[in-house]
Amino acid sequence: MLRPQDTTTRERKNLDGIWSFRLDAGSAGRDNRWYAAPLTEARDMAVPASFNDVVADASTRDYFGDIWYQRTVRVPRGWDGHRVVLHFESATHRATVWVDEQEVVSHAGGYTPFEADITEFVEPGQEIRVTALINNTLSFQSIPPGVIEESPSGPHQVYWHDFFNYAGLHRSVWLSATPQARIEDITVTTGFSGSTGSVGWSVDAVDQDGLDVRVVLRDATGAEVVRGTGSSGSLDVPDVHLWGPGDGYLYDLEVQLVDYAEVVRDSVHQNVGVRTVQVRGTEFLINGKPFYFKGFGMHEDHSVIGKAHNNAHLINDFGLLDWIGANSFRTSHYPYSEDVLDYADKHGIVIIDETAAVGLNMALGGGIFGGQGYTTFSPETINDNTREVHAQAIRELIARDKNHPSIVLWSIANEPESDTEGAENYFRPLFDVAREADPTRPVGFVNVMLAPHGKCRVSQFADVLMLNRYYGWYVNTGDLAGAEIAWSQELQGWASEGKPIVITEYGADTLSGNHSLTPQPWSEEYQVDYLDMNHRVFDAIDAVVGEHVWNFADFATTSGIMRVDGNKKGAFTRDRRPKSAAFALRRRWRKEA
Ligand code: BDP
Repeated sequence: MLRPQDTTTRERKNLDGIWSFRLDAGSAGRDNRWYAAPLTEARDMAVPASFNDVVADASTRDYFGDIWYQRTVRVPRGWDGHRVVLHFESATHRATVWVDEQEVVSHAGGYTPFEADITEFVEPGQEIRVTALINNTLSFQSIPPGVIEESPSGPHQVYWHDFFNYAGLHRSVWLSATPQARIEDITVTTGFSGSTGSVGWSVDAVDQDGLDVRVVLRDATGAEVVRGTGSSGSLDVPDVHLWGPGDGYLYDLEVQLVDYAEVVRDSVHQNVGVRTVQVRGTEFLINGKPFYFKGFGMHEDHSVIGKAHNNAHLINDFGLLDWIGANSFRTSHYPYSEDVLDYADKHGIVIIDETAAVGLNMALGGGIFGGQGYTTFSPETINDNTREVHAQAIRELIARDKNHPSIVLWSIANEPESDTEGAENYFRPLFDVAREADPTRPVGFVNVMLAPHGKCRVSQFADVLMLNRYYGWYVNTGDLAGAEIAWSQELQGWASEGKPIVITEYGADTLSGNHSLTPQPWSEEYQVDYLDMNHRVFDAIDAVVGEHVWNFADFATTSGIMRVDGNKKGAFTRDRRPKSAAFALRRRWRKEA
């Protein structure tokens, strides 16, 4: 599936704005055909946005169940003869969509796109009513998982990941027009030898009879570099300008369907960064050179809009990454907006791309404590069906993101249970799914502290070891000397595996403005000392090829005794003001005094 584009043969219309919105606690809407007429008793809702914080009302914020979104849109009158597609970039966590009274598509998975061919239900120049029934409930068969528990005060949604279950239409919705004979998908692979780059392409086309595929590669100035023909092949790029960390150089690959008279019948554009990624022993190589990840686990999280994409915040957040000297981040704990990935491509920021498989661990709550009274992997809980959903989430992530040069490593899960036979059996085939979908990038998962070196049974499948560790916070709390000893010992064990290690999380909750002369957890000084301690541990071990502080910024979570107005491990506050740790990281990462 290609994201809607404006090209010489394609056009798109953005459906963002104010939609009608209605919660449907009794799930009455489907039977009562709410899609068949303008929504009654509706209120306004912004798209894109999480609905939760837009309306200042506790019952809306914590609501789970069916949610209706609706708007009308006029199909552009110039679209006669075109194939018309309705495209959602994100509906969290699942959706069914109608165009007028016609059901057109259903999709599960809150962070990857889906679309429907609605040509036969629309007439150019006429208005249509688009209705989306969203559902944000989590179950043992959803990714991420959750469960609804009955209680005397009614049902409650429980989940095991440490961020608020924001939901809604988080990203743009589009109408788009394509030709009937069209390019459906493009896969690009790149390499280089000396100063000559290579751009391999493979194109899926539909109704292609009598049409040839032509590809034209242009450099960043728009000058043509080389062209080729055929649905797959490889182009040589003389004097290649490689894509690399800090150097987001992009070529443009135009893929065309051309008829016998050389008329271009379909045209799409694909950004291409020519680079290689490779694991060699304990090294992580980009373009053959050892790369050290400096940056953060992040969240798509802002006040009012929740998990929605917003370009002002995008530019602001990347500006802060640049200011602090970060070269990379992880899309913890779900696929981010494609706008974020495009921006990273353009700015040479390196990404570890993660599925929404977070919280597959009944030993975790908000923080590392809290047995939840469930067995993680069992026929009644996370089971074979869940694994199918998880496999699909991996396929959809890779299908969407495979062509981004910024993405160098797939993370198929965050902190799942990984020290049991059930975990080993669950994960083994999922690594195969990822490698089959993308043979060009390393694959890993993020290991939790509860499955330390020697106990973890899933790391054996990973190309890169990704570790989240909280020595000095959840354990050895306030005792950084003890933490340093314990952490060094465990890390030496991991280093003996002969694989590169990225520390994907280390962090300490810190209340901005809380200062202390003595090493007090929650103070800004403790956060700085905690980070320094970790850095001494990492710097002593060659196999450590990266450090991602948890977290870039404070973020919203469920309420609980472990969290004060959310998770406060940010180097920045939620409104992006720096804590002392931000200046300390800047000194380390930019090597400035
Ligand atoms: C890890 C999780 C992350 C949490 C973090 C924490 O991967 O989502 O927010 O620890 O406890 O368990 O702050």
